[in-house]
Amino acid sequence: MRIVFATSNPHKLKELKEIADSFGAEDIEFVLPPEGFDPDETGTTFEENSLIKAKEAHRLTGLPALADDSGLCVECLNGEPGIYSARYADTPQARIDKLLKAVEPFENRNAKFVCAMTLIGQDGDVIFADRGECHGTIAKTQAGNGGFGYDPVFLVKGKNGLTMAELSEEEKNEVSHRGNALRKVLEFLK
Ligand code: ITT
Repeated sequence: MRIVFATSNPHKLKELKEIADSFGAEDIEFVLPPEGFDPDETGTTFEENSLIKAKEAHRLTGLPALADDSGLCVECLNGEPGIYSARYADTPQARIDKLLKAVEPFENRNAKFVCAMTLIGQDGDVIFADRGECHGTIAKTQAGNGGFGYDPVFLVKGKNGLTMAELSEEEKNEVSHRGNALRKVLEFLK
């Protein structure tokens, strides 16, 4: 079965393939939308933006489409950067710096990663949608080189003070919002 994965983020694709492989979903081939794929994310929720991306990838390819809209929600920032995580500042490092500064005055550093996935079938209808979450706190300083995005400042609950970027790929995929969301999609497809 071929499914177009509605993203232009290579990190997401890499993780998606690793998670699908470890689930044993070898019969699914994930392909990318045409180059330049960049629909306007005009939704106000992860779910809405995920649907926008899946619909556009299906429109362009005619294939079943899966989209991932994700981000980091920080309690003391009223859920920000949230759906604006990719647009919070210009570069990955600037986004981390801005986040650490914003959280600095607060004692409560609780946060969660969220991933909303939407699967659209061959005929263009939504056939499955769900979300995965991963809970933790924002670190005082960044650590680790794995993963991407905000991983170096996200201390994963239950992982002894390690950031997401200090976990192995397998460990991240086991606990991550993306892993939790994708395994629900793959269970549905099974
Ligand atoms: P596409 O829309 O093309 O899929 P994107 O990166 O713009 O790519 P999103 O709009 O869903 O995707 O924004 C997700 C952002 O949230 C991402 O760029 C990171 O800043 C952050 N993020 C999501 N998942 C993450 C993860 O596993 N680790 C660290 N940061 C993550």
